[in-house]
Amino acid sequence: MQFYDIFNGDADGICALQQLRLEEPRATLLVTGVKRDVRLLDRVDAAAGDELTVLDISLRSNAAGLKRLLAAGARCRYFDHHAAGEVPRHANLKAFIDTAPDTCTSLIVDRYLGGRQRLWAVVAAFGDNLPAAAQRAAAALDLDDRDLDRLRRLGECLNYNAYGDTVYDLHYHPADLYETVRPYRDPRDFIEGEPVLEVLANALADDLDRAAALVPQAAGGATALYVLPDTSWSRRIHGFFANQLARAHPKRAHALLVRGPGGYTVSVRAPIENPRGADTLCSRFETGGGRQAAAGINRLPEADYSRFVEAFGKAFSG
Ligand SMILES: [Mn+2]
Repeated sequence: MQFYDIFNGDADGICALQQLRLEEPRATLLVTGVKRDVRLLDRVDAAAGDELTVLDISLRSNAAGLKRLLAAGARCRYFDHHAAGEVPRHANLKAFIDTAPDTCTSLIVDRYLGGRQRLWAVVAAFGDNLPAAAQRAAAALDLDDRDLDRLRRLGECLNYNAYGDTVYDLHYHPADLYETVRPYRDPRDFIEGEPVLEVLANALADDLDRAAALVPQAAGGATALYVLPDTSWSRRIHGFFANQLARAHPKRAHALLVRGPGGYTVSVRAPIENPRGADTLCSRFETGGGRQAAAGINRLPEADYSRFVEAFGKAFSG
């Protein structure tokens, strides 16, 4: 019998797994990748009796893989907060899915574990750009402002590390990052004991300096759209930059388009003050999907640029 831990390579995925494995230590095969690499079940070839734990990847994107693995006799625990589509009913599937805009997978796992590893859930909620939810979760933990600020910083930096087209764009492979985090019960000890946060914080600041020099290409009162060049730093920073813009302009919706061969990769953030509509907009494009507050299009062909600009403007015209 084999155990698989299949997790999104971002802060939420890593921290969700960290919480579970602190409570249920187990030797497992790790399956992960960049944040956008969500069809992770396609890479798993499990057999009857194997146990899968799946974290922070959309069930809709993995429906075929899940069906195949359940049919093969694998057992599966599935925690997620992305739009799921229809959740299959199967004796071997336990799904914990909550698509509320103010939750994340690590907060779902926190509920599952009765809050026993909550510090990591707080890190993840900050990483998923849910500061209010992070502070609510932290309320019972008696943290001072400095600690809360460090957890926020860690969440943001772990999240930043997951952005890229392939793991070669990243500073750390998410599986290596999880292995580095794994021995630490308390994220504050991880921050003290490893150079990871400092390395990522410096890299993030460099990337952000480059992004801050960009001028939006199409900016109305309710929306702003940025186009980033075809480079590794663009692919790493666009998510963090989008979150930063969203916080600075809470009434405005943002679209960040990173140029690639023949088109763009798109991130959309709904206005923080009305965090809805991002998934509906992106789902209208062939490779789009995500959550109500934050969604994306994996590949927007150059020919669809105008259609996207128009749909984006309409979706958030207020
Ligand atoms: Mn998440």
